[in-house]
Order: sequence, then structure tokens, then C-alpha cells
Amino acid sequence: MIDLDKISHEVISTAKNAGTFIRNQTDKLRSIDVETKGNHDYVTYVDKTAEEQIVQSLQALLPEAGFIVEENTISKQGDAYNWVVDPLDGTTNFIHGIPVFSVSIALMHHKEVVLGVVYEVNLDECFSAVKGKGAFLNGMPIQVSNASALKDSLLATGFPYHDYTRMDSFIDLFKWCMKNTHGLRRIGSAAVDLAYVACGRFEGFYEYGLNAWDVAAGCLIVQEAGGQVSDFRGKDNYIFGREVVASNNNISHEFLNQIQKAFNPIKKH
Ligand code: 2AM
Ligand code: CA
Repeated sequence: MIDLDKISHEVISTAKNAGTFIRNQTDKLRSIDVETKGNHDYVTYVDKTAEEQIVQSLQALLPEAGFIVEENTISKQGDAYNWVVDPLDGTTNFIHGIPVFSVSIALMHHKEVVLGVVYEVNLDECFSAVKGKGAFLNGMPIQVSNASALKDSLLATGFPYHDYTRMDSFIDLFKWCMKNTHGLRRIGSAAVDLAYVACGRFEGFYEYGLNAWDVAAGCLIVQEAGGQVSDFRGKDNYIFGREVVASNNNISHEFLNQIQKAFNPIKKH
């Protein structure tokens, strides 16, 4: 078995190095550097270069591992271990000069996430977790909040940008949250949303349409901070299932209940 604690320190350095590169490019990015991958889907040389740097460093760290990466700079499947990497989570914020974006790196052992690091680049906040060993922010232990009801909760979400078939359900939930919680934030980096649930800034987060690299690291960090993570059915297909709900333990039942009321049955727009 590999030494996850040792690897975790190296992954934290890797994420911070990539973050430093990204931060240094913030003022250099020009509009011609922005490419469109698809509808509302942008990428820059910064995403790609950061990914190349991360991949190179992780390959040296664990040569047998494969990769699931957003920008496809490498194609390699590992037998037991696979890295799941989003070099820049919050690219739209980055392009517009809004300082909320992160580097997200997870390590999966077969189907289980065993290590996660989310580095919030501008605040220099590094969230990390190793399976079974707790969650940390810049080396200090963190825990989810202890708010006990949605009426006392600040929630986060992301707007659908691709799959609009569940728009009416999404808006129904939105209306309910506006009236019945402390409010709803949309900060534009799912990895940061999850990290903020883990350290108790948000009580809960939900979004659909996300990819494994947006959520894998953050989900482990929430769980290791004492929180709950599931898909919209309350099941465990939240890494590859394109549905994620994360919250502190106390509100998880009530939160999932509201999500299911809105999304089940799905209201087509
Ligand atoms: P990204 O910046 O790595 O693309 C915001 O709701 C979340 O959705 C972010 O984690 C963002 O990750 C992800 N996302 C993926 N594709 C997106 C897109 N085309 N537009 C906006 N957010 C996108
Ligand atoms: Ca990205």
C-alpha cells in the first residue's frame, strides 16, 4: 500500500505550484487567449499549461497511476490508482478577472477517492484530506458547521450551463431556498463550494451537470470534515453521476428532501 500521508504533502506542493503559475498569469491573459470548447465552455493556455505541470509532477510521484483530466493533456488508465485533476476550476471567473478559482486534485483507488486537495488560488487556502484521516485547511483541522436546520443555513449552487432539461426543477428549488434559508451563493468553482461546506462557511451545496474532476477532491474533504455527500437520490453515484449534494450532517435529511421534492419527478421545461 502506498503512503498516502507522504503523497498528500507532495500533492499539496503540486497544487500550490500550479496555483502560483495561474495567479501569475492573471494580468497577462488577453481575450485572444480564450478558446471556446463548446457552448459557454471556455479554456485558455493557462488551463492547459497548469494541467501539463500537474501531470508531470504526479507522474513522477506515482508512476503506476492513470489520469482523468479535464483538458486531455494525457491519456492513461491506471489499474488500481487514477488521478482526477481539474487544473483550473472556475475558468469563467478567471477569464473575467473574478478572483475565485482553484486547483483540484484527487486520487482514486479503484472506485474510492482516497486523497483530495483543493487549492483556492487567490486566498492561498489549501484544503486537503486523506481517507480516514480528517480534513485540513492550511494544515489546521476543519469541520462542517453545526447549524441544525435549513432556515439557519447558507447554501451554494452552480447554474446549469449545458443540460437545460431540468431547468424548471432547478428554479423551483431556487425559489424555495430564497424564501426559507439564509440565502444562496453562486461563486463559480464547485471545488471551492465543496471546500467551503467542509470548513463550515456554507451549510450545503448542490449542483448537477458537473464532471468528476470538479467534485472528486471536494467530496472527500467534506466527508472527512464530518459532512454528507450523495447524488440527488441520496445514493453514492456523485463522482461520475453528474449530481452532487453536500452538507453538514444535521441538515442533510431536510436538504435532500427539498432537492427531491423539486427534482422528482423531473419537471421538463
Ligand atoms: P470549470 O471552471 O473547471 O469549467 C460552476 O458551476 C462549476 O461548473 C465550476 O466548477 C466549473 O468548472 C464547472 N463548469 C464546467 N463547465 C462549465 C461551463 N461551460 N460553464 C460554467 N461552468 C462550468
Ligand atoms: Ca477546469
